[in-house]
Amino acid sequence: MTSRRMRQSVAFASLAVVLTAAAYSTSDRWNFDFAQHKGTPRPEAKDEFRFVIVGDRTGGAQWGLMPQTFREINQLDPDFVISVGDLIDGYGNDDETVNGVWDEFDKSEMPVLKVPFVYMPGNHDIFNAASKRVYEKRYGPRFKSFNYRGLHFICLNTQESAGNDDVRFRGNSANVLGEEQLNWLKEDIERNRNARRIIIFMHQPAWTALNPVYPLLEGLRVNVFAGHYHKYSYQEIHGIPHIICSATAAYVPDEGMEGYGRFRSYLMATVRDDEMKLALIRLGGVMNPKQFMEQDQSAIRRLSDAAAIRRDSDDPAAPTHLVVRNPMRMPVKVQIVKSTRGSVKHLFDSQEPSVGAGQVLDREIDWSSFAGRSSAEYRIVYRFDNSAGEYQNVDFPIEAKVHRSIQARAVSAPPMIDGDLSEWSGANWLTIGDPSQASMGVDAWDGPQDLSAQFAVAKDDKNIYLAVRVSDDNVAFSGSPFDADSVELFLANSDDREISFNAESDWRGLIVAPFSKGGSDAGPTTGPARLRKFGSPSMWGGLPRTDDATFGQAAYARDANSKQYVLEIALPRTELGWDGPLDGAAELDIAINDRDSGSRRESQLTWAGTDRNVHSSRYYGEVRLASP
Ligand SMILES: [Ca+2]
Ligand SMILES: [Ca+2]
Ligand SMILES: [Ca+2]
Repeated sequence: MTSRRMRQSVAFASLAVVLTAAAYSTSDRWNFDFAQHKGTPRPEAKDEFRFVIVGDRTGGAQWGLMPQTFREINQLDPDFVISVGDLIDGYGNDDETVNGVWDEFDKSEMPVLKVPFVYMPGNHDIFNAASKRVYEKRYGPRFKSFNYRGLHFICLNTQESAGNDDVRFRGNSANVLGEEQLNWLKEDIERNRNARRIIIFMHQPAWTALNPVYPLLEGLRVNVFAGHYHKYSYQEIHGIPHIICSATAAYVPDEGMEGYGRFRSYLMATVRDDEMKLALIRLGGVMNPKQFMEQDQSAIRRLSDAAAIRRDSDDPAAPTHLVVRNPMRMPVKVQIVKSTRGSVKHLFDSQEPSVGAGQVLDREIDWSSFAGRSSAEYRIVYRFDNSAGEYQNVDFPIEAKVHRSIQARAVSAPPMIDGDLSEWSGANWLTIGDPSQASMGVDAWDGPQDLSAQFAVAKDDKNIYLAVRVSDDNVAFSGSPFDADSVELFLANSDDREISFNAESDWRGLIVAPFSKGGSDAGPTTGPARLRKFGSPSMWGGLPRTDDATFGQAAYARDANSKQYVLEIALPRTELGWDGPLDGAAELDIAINDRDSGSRRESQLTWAGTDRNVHSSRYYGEVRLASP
């Protein structure tokens, strides 16, 4: 080297040092003087990166789970992702069909992933000659290896027998790789003995097929990963860690048997020089910090009571509607998920209905064939891009209920609000007393003699009138109206399905008790009834607050044996927020509360709705105000 060139080198070296110091010095990087607890000292690393290993997507693909996995992986931001196979469910004997199945995955789910992804075949990906042809054409060799940052990655094909007359897999995992692949594998390992680590991926955990290569791996840093069983496990063979990945996005049998490895997960490997650390990550455990935006949350809370499945009559095969009122400031997609032990079904295919911001969806659905006869749990799933543009899905329980209705009788002479129901003799009475109407304390309710009611509705130009006859084996007073024997009324204008008493949107209902204000069990048996408005429960879910109503009129009459009571109620339309005449229809529900002994409400029956009537009118019945 001439002296001139040497001077140049020195100058460049000095420059490099100066630049590095300006960014950060490497000694700073491993200096933890700032931390009170130092942890276990780690050697300074020259290289560090992460990659993710995902398990089966299919063998029972589960709606939405692979995109969820990809969103979680985006958040972890590894260098790349590698699959252990079974990405498609796999069917079809011709190239076009198989291509169609791959397209479905590649076009609808894969675009969610923002980092490189390595395909590898499983038994659902290569299962006959056509699928083998299609796989090779789309994704290249059936088995292959590659290097990344000094590590050697080997992807094997445990499906050599599929559509191949030369290699038959007869349940003996020793020959699962075939001669050509095995010879290639031995040579590949020999060529890459100097790699920092050799990592072998194979779909079926056919460990015995590796018997011929274990001797070649002696003394090397090696890991082996497989999938296929939808069950996680770790074992060491010849000192080499062998991991069977659980399904990441596929069906998992043995519900709840997590100790047996039955849970959905993926693995993240952190490679630091010669070391590799694995983290087993349960699906659902990694989230985007912007997934839960403060500005969206009050609407999301309202979303919890924004949908109903309404059947037209008690006949299980009656026409049924899904009604969704979207309180969000963005469109939401809707899906209904049915869970029975061991299976999950979806009401809609990939064409999920979308509901615009503030819009109402009312769609007839084929509920009787979807629900079937077996008991199941149903949830409604809402999917949307939140106000930060991040995908979010939320789900809530939902049930199918009969959408009940009652005709209000138009009266020319208003009833006297006195607890004497003689004016109501020609009314159309409906009954509350069926087990399906038990909305609270189902086990405590002993039948109609314990608690049941009949009610009727009338109207004139100025008021809605209600008469309620309650049968209760022990009519009892309490200072807290919800813990007393009482009747709750819920009314909403059907146009906006929001409850608005006197334009106070936080008022949710009225509660009427068969006692005068400040009454007692021993008080008068007739008189003006306590009529109180109540609002939404507190954010912690406590009882609604109540206040004496400033409108309306109510009267009660109890029988002397305290086994029955009646309420007669007048509600002025102006106070209910009706500007125009009492015409068309309104949303109505009536709940009856029972306390017989003890200090708390024991049970509640509800004509049409649920114990969440206070949150939403979605399951209210309908009161028809126009004359038939
Ligand atoms: Ca009367
Ligand atoms: Ca009772
Ligand atoms: Ca009672």
